[in-house]
Amino acid sequence: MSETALITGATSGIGREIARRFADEGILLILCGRRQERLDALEAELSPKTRIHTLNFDVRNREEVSQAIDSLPPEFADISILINNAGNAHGLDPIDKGNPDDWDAMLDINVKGLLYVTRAVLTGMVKRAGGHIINIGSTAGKEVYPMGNVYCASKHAVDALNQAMRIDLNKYGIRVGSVNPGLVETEFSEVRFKGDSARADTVYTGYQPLKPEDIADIVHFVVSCPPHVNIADLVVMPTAQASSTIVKKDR
Ligand code: NDP
Ligand code: 8X3
Repeated sequence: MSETALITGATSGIGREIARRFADEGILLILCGRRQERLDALEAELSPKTRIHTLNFDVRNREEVSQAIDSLPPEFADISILINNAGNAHGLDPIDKGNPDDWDAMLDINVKGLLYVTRAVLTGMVKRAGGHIINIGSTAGKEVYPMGNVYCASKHAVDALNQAMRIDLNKYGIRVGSVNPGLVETEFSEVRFKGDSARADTVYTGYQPLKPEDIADIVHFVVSCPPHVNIADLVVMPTAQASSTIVKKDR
């Protein structure tokens, strides 16, 4: 039987590349995001390779999340792989100057949104006593860096929830693990700096950052492991990066 994967944040960056990588394997895909035109474009691109269903919802809206997942047609209803990827940083400010709207966005999307989606998908996984959840955390969930405060807190929460899910879902045989990337060149910094692409570009210049395809290959490896193998917690950085604050740049 073919696998069915639900990927949040499939309209950009890491999530979109995971969708492309999974489509190459013929995995049925439920692609989620808020930008419908991007969902449509990805559906058109990947439909020759696999069956696609798109869901447009904001992970912050608990009602929207459960309605969207409840609305899945029977062919897509038995989700075997959940990729909790939707998320972003908003702002990079010291704690005394942070914008509380940015704080709300990061905690609502990266933490509560992940919880809402997981809760909705787990109903089926628990009933079927199986499934595989991959939480996209971050090196920001392993160490705190200057001005990363609330983003780092949100990703530390993902790290804690990854452990909590593994503990609570152990009795159902559901695999839970996280992939925690360092610097990956996506729209992440453009979102963080609110559309200032010149500033965003400086994050990825002077060295070779990870590409979203690198993360997609790793996530594909994680889901391809035999059923008795669970990659519980994986950290991946560009070779040029040693920690959140140490990056060897040649210019
Ligand atoms: P992108 O900005 O390229 O992609 C973010 C994705 O999240 C988009 O598809 C976006 O879709 C979705 N998203 C954001 N907010 C919401 C929302 N409220 N409801 C539903 N979907 C939402 O960034 P990345 O691909 O880099 O980020 C993906 C994940 O990887 C995030 O969790 C991020 O924290 C993590 N990460 C990124 C790293 C990096 O350096 N890039 C490193 C470590 C972790 P849409 O706007 O269409 O809703
Ligand atoms: C994204 C990596 O270092 O920009 O999670 O926080 S970092």
